[in-house]
Amino acid sequence: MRTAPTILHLDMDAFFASVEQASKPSLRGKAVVVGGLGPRGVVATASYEARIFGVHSAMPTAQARRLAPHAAYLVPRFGLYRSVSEQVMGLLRELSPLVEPLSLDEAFVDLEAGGSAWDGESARLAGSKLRADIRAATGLTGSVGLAASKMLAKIASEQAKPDGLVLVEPGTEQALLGPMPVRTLPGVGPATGDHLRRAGITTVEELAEAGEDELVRLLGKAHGHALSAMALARDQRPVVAERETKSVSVEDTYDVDIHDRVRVGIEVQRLADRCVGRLRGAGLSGRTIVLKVRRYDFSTLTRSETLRGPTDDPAVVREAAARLLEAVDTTGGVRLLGVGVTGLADYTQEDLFAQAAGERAAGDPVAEAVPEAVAEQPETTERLWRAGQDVRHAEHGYGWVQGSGLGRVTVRFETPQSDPGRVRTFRGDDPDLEPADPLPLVPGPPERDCAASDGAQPSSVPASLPKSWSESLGGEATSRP
Ligand code: DCP
Ligand code: MG
Repeated sequence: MRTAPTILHLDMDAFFASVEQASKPSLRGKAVVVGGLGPRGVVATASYEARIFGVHSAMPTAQARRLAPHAAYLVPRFGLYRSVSEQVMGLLRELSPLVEPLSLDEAFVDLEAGGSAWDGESARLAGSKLRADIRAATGLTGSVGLAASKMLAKIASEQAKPDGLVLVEPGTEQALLGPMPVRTLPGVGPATGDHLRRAGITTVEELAEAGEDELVRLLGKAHGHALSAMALARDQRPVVAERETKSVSVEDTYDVDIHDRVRVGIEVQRLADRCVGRLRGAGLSGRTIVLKVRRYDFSTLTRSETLRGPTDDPAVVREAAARLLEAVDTTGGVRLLGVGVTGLADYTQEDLFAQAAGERAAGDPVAEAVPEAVAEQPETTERLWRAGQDVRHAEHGYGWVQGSGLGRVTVRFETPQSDPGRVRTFRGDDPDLEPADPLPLVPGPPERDCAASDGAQPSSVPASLPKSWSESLGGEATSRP
């Protein structure tokens, strides 16, 4: 392992919500929730002001509204998030060729490989400068962790949140990790966490004390070995420059085979939600939903269902996974379950409109995922104005939809550089009002990749998402709902 804290982990603070606050001056310092706003919508993220009320990612939006009724509820604007992400990743690439993006707002950087740091002091300097550069280029804050390994760098950035920098001095890793819960370590999910707790192990220190032999006995060779190394803060994983993500998937192995069919169903729903969380975190959506089941006798099968269009909607993924499960015989028990999404696409506006249309249609899960379904819908007399959406008025200029209903739409006229703006209400079909493109967060010398263009292709696809199932996907049944 290297001896200098030259692995950097960056994670932007409340990313989607911060972009919204930067765009909309009236929301700065306020509770902001970004997510699906329909009856089955889920929170993508919440500003730190909204988190005080207990609102968090993956929570049903309806529940968030009960906790934080006065927060601003906005639909996501993925095109803008993606372009901001590209700006940030661009700054990381100035530090090193070894940049490993984990999602739109998160990446590892090997500073040493880029020659931008070689010891603690130069690493801290590079991290501080990066945070300042990100702020100047995007107006946003990101938190930085610096350590001699990926594991510690990521833990450090979490500790630095929000808007901070934490450097873990080499040699202090074990003392830092010791009191932390085992779940802090990569690869320790709820199943492993439960298993360890039953063996009386709750902290990393206890894990280290248990020793490798005991952990191998408890968790099996591969997992036990890996975990005992992590507990001793030994993490040799290199920063790997971007690879292509072919699928996003999550899986859990159960200590005891699950026999109860209802419980299997519940686990699959839970995995579907987690999978969508990762998908969204990576700024992706996908067309094919995959269910993986390993049975008591280790026979493993995958089943998949391909939708007509990409989705990132938890309800759609949940329902597809449940349908796939119906066709699987689980008598005898299940050892492992997984849910994945492949056929990935970047988020597109069309997906979102499809979702909104689906939510209005309420009840047809497939329609939510299918862009074509929108085109087929009869022209409604009312245009669809969604909270948070960018608009332009012929007379009043740029603004965003604050709310709509009963044939009216309320618009707040402000831009990233203006003071908080005034609100005006129009008829929903006002010919002077039209949807607009997002404005850049920071005006600037017309440089490189400053514009918020939806057409821009991301130069990188997030890497090191869960391992691909592509090898097990060949030749299986594909159904078209
Ligand atoms: N995201 C999502 N659905 C989830 C989790 C995340 O859509 N279940 C999106 C919204 C987040 C972005 O991914 O803004 C980045 O995810 P993070 O986990 O980094 O969360 P935040 O950046 O919002 O907050 P933090 O300051 O805790 O990093
Ligand atoms: Mg973040």
